Amino acid sequence: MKWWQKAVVYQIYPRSFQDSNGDGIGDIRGIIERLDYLEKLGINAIWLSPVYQSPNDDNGYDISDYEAIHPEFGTMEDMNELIAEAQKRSIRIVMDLVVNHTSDEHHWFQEAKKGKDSPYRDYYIWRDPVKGKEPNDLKSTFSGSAWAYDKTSDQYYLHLFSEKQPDLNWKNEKMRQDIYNMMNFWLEKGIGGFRMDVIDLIGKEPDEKITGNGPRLHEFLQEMNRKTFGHYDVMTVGETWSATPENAELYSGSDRGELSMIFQFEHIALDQESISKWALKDLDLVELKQVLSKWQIALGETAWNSLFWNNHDTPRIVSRWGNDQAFRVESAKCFAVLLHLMKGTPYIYQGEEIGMTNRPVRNISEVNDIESINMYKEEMRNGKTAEALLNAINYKGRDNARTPMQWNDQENGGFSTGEPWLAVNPNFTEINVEQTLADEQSVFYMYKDLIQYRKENETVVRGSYNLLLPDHQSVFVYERVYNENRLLVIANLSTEENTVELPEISKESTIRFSNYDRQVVDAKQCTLAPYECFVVDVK
Ligand code: TEU
Ligand code: CA
Repeated sequence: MKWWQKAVVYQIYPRSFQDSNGDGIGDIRGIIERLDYLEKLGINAIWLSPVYQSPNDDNGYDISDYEAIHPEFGTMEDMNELIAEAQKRSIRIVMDLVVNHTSDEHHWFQEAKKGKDSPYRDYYIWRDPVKGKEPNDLKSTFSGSAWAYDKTSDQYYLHLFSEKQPDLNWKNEKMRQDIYNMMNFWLEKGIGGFRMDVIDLIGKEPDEKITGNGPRLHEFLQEMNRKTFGHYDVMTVGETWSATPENAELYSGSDRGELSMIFQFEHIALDQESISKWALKDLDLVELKQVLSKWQIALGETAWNSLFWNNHDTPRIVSRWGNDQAFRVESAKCFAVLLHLMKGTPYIYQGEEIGMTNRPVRNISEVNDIESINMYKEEMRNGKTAEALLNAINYKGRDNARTPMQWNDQENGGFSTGEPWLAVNPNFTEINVEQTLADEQSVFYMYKDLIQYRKENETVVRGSYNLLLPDHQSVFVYERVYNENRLLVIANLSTEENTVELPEISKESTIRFSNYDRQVVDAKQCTLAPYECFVVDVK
């Protein structure tokens, strides 16, 4: 087994984690100050969202220099210190690798823009106009056309995200080599690996309107592996919105020479009507169980799952599929237990471990995120009402997860002594790290306990997975089996009581995790309280 198969990863969105100098922006020194907290939680690696030089059109996912730290976040010395200080605590730093696109302020693009003869021209994707218009109707994820017009050359360049994020041309060998050199620069610093932003898009064929899963994708990943991280004991996780259980094996099969694992997003799309994330629909728990179980089983032996409920692009899980009011603590624990006892590498998004919630807004002026703002403008032009759009943004918008980390009940939740770049969720007075550490029954200690349990328990790491009661509308039950050992995981994801029949449980069995202090289980007729979860170590 590899180290990352037994690891738990914690995602830090640095802008919102901890500000150390009062400018309202989280920074690397702030992260260093909080490493003891993360060590206490017990995580093994940090996925660090981008800290590179960037004009911040998409909060750092638009990089203008891959080998420089944005001064807002600190210096390269701070970065080196973070890697070293984390290492002292057995925590590895996994860097965000954003190589589907750069910033338009990257010097490659600045050069490329100079004209058709620029040596960097072909580092990006340029096309002539078709009948005086965009080459085709490819759309940007951030609304509008994916093609931007460049007057100087009378050509369009491709940007699958914002106009300030031109797509790199992976067919250009020199460009690829430059990327590999940059990756080796980071690997030589002793980082723990890479999380690879929208990596499934690098094989695109824009003329055929193929974006995800292009024909040369796996060839590029194999080359990248050979020329960079394949020589290091690191983890790699690809962000792949187009992943299916079948192609997941291509990315992460142990004999493929590609990645350690990928993020699949099938479960993330279950509460939308259409391809648009903004077309809201209620979650059907039966579907959620089906999808997660399918992935558990498909990648059980030959490949590896990554497990997550939320990240910096998605809403907070307690607010999304749990209950962030009366049952906030109970439902946060249900999602923790369900995820952390599955097979794969679990990811915790900052604040999830204390049950942080979405932060609703009343007006578009309070929104910072480019995706939400562009969608709002476009849909207002299409005649939608501000009320409907804000409703969607409050449920799904990316700012929900990006509000500052809530450390204590002091000014700005202890995040900053200055004005935070994005307002702190007003519930910081009740929901914060200090409070959660002082309460033995808190969400934090459930996470800590689950992380510790994974370190000691072979069944959690290696056991097979089996879904029980697949058709139950509210209760999620599965078992993990390894040799003679069996764990039964039960969670009632509903505000109602529910009574279910469980498989027989011998008297010697013990209850391992419980969010209601449960002592006994009547398997024939087990009544679960609202958002009750527990785990039985079946003997
Ligand atoms: O996200 C990829 C992506 O497709 C997202 O834009 C996603 O569709 C959307 O946010 C769902 O709400 C990655 C990064 O995680 C994201 O933060 C970046 O904005 C994006 O790539 C561009 O780099
Ligand atoms: Ca700062």
